[in-house]
Amino acid sequence: GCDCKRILKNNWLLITTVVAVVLGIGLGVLVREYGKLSNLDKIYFAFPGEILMRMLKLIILPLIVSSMITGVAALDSSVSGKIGLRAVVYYFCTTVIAVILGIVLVVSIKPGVSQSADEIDRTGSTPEVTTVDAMLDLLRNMFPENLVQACFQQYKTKREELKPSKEPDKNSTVEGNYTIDLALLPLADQQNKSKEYKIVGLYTDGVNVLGLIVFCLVFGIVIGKMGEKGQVLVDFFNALNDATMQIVQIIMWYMPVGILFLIAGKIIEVNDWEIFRKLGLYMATVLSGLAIHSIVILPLIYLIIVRKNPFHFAMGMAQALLTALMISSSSATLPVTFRCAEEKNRIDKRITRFVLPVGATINMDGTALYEAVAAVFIAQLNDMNLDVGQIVTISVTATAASVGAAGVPQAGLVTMVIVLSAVGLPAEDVTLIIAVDWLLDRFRTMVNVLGDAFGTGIVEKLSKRELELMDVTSEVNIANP
Ligand code: DAS
Repeated sequence: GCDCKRILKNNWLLITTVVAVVLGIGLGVLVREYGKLSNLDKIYFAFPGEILMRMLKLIILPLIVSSMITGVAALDSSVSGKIGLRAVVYYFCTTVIAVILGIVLVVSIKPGVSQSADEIDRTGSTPEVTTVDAMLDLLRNMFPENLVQACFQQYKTKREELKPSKEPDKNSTVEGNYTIDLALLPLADQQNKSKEYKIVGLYTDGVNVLGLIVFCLVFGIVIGKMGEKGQVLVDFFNALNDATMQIVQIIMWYMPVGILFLIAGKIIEVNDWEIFRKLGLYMATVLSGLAIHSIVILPLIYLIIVRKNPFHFAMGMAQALLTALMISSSSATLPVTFRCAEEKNRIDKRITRFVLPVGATINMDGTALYEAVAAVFIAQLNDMNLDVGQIVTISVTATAASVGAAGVPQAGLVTMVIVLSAVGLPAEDVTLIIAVDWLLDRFRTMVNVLGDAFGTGIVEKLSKRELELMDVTSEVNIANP
């Protein structure tokens, strides 16, 4: 009896969220059957969920900035280098393992071999970027030309075919809501050498997290090294971080309500369930890969290095995992990931502040696995036999594409273009898997978050000596005030 009460008290938020998910599914199914909602009604219906998403996105900016800066400033730069290196090695190894797992599964299950691409509808728009464009955009985003702009806009490249008849316009143009800055570069197309393109650089909505992280990293190191003089800045960002986490706490109260309507709204909105049968084997391949990676591989790595129960650790992250599953964005889940890692799993804040924001942006095991499976699946649909070189190319580009994908819903689908064009598959074939992507997106995002979470435990364990040494030497210990 007493034990039950304690469990209830410690996990009330998780329990209410689970209840919200169940209720949301029930409500969604009911309204779908009997509701007869118009399209406008559906938008109104999902409104409480929209508000939750807005709140989570709202808090990302102060959260990333304050946690990164304080995280790096609190570490001695020699130590932060070591911790950073460990984190990057962990990110890299687990991502590569995920890709290999995905390839092994999709090559042996062959979900695309029996079907032809024509059986599946090709709908949606054609992306117009190449591998090189995508890689360069990744670097461009690391160095935003304007810090304020980086808080709400990301750089994206678009290619426009130059029509032979039309003289290229040298002035900068405005298209939609974007400011376009033109660089006229005649570039030969990979397939058709005679085509010429102009590169159109545009800024699209969404926080340029990568750019902010790079800046905060440098800024944090610099103010950490300034000593006395920099202390006022360190104190400021520490206070900002505390305040932000308290706002996160408030958002968490609203979370079950938002999640209930998010899931119900999604169930009402989806109108093509038939496609799930058509793409069933493909989905099963992705999902089993994600399951093996998160239930076997990551826990095993954690067990070997940390020597503690990985499933107990994963349970501590349950709220974050559930949130990721519901909102399919690792960036927007970040506030919850922080809380779970620090409050439930008691990971040192000096580690989480560093490992989590970076991980949410570049460490995406689920996305990497998905990209590899999807690319091979599309090759199978196109009756293309992949040789070893092409498989390696897919592995490498899938890893890069997962690093390049932002932690927002369906970002992985966009960076798929990198993988497809690298092996000469038609980029527009991403449209073949668009219909089921919203569902796979949820699961891969969950695995992305789990990978970051295990990363904090593993990097903390590996850095125990440095952290203890710092505790002894530094007079002010900001980690656990
Ligand atoms: N949904 C993204 C994420 O937040 C990534 C993806 O689309 O694969 O992790």
